[in-house]
Amino acid sequence: MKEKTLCLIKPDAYERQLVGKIITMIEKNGFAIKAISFLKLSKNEAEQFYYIHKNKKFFNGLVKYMSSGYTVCMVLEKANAVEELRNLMGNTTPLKAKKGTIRNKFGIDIRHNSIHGSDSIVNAKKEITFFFKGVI
Ligand code: IDP
Ligand code: MG
Repeated sequence: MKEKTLCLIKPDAYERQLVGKIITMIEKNGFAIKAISFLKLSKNEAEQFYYIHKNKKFFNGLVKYMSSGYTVCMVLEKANAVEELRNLMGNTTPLKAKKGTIRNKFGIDIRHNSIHGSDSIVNAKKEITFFFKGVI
């Protein structure tokens, strides 16, 4: 059954002009782009989006980075989209990510890892609603 997930191309990838290459990989892997937008998150929006990590020691650095530049937000659709996108992204740490994954190819380090994908169907719904109205 088709499923939707939320994907962000993060500021480190935007900055290095990797948006086209990453979207090409996403489309070649069979995801359909159902919605897309381009924005610069405010500090407040980045804090809300990553609220689950508010007690982690990397939280402040993460918020600063995510609000430092442009982000491309997409709703992607495919069978088993949540898990499939996580597989295509690879491990949070680019050096640990499997060869051929987006983070392995383009990620710089554990923070600047180029892409976000929802980690569950429940969170995908919440995250899609955070960025887009009327898509689900
Ligand atoms: P995920 O993006 O693979 O789901 P999470 O653990 O949910 O990873 O962390 C969210 C984001 O926070 C990561 O993608 C990365 O940008 C950043 N992050 C995670 N762990 C660290 C860390 O130890 N240091 C700095 N940034 C981190
Ligand atoms: Mg996560």
